[in-house]
Amino acid sequence: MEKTTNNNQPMKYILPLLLSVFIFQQSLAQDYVPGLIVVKLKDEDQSRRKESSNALSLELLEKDGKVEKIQYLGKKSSFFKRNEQKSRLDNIYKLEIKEDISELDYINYLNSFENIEYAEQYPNVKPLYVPNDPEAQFGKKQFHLAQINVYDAWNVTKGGEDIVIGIIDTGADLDHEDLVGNLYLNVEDPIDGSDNDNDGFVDNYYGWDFADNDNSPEADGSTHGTGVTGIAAAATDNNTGIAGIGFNTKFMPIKIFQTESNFSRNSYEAIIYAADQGCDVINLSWGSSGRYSQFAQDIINYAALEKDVVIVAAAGNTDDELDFYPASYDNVLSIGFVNPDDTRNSNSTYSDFIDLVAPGSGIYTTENGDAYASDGGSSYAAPMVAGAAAL
Ligand SMILES: [Ca+2]
Ligand SMILES: [Ca+2]
Ligand SMILES: [Ca+2]
Ligand SMILES: [Ca+2]
Repeated sequence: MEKTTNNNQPMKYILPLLLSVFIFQQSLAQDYVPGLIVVKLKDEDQSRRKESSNALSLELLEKDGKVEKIQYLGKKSSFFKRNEQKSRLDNIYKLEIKEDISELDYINYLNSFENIEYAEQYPNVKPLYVPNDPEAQFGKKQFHLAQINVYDAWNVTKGGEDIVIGIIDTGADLDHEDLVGNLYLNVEDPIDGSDNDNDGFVDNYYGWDFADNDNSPEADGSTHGTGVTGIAAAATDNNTGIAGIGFNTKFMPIKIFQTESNFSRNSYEAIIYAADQGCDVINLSWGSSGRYSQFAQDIINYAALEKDVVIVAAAGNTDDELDFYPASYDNVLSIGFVNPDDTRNSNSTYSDFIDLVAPGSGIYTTENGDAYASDGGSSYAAPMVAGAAAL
């Protein structure tokens, strides 16, 4: 390969060329390590090779001026070995080629020799994506992230800010340092006393409180909803606290439990609301056993079949085989919970309706009052699936 330069070439031609080369190399760099080539020579008699006019040899590689460094990958180069057991690694070399040499051109050149088994670029591997949240690092408190292999998933996708998980629960700590960044805001209805978006809910900017019938789904009693929210949708890669499985996914807090009594109110209308507001996924970390309701099933069907919402629900926290609702309704993903070693937790309800299991023991997440804490149960397994569904 002769290098030619033309110093008289005008810049306007060079610049686009440089840009296209740069872009090409960028895309190459994603799949291959630049400057590295691996070569395997055919396993053949060394003496016969030397006689062949079209055989590649180490001497040839050293002499051609294009290779910076040659590294043998086997235990002992077949150029020197005699009477030793053959290995798959025999005859494999790693070549570090000089900076101004094109990998593809040099590979074509190498492939022109008779004794080449293959010559190819060195495959690049991408690291698992580990966000910078302190407790999401390996060995830190969010062990469940590794247990469900979500670092692998984040290599592929980190979710979209246009994807929303409706968290129908006890509300959320809306200004929690590690939640506020992923809080979905209904910008169509700012807080000004009127129902600007005409959806029947005045100033539903942050979500809705179906228990107290007001526009603030702020957690004012239990911290349950704040914990559930953090698992699925905590602000991620923000150098703070924990990572939410949904990464960039937004959450819409919808409160159905009253502050004092903790009785739920309008829980199924809340599902209609979440579906109508455009939630892609709905998380239901609550329920009760053995009370099938056709009304509830109809609402589930509306959200799942008419509004295309993925509905995820906790399977229950008792060591029983029973139907727990809403988890056991049709068109709901029912989530049981497992220990850190993937065995069923003895408090995880089971039935034929269980669809998936997720970690639910000692799960570290957000807590009311800008805090964090560990807790467990199927309530904490369900939002893992909801977060994963959002990705
Ligand atoms: Ca409204
Ligand atoms: Ca308004
Ligand atoms: Ca409220
Ligand atoms: Ca975080």
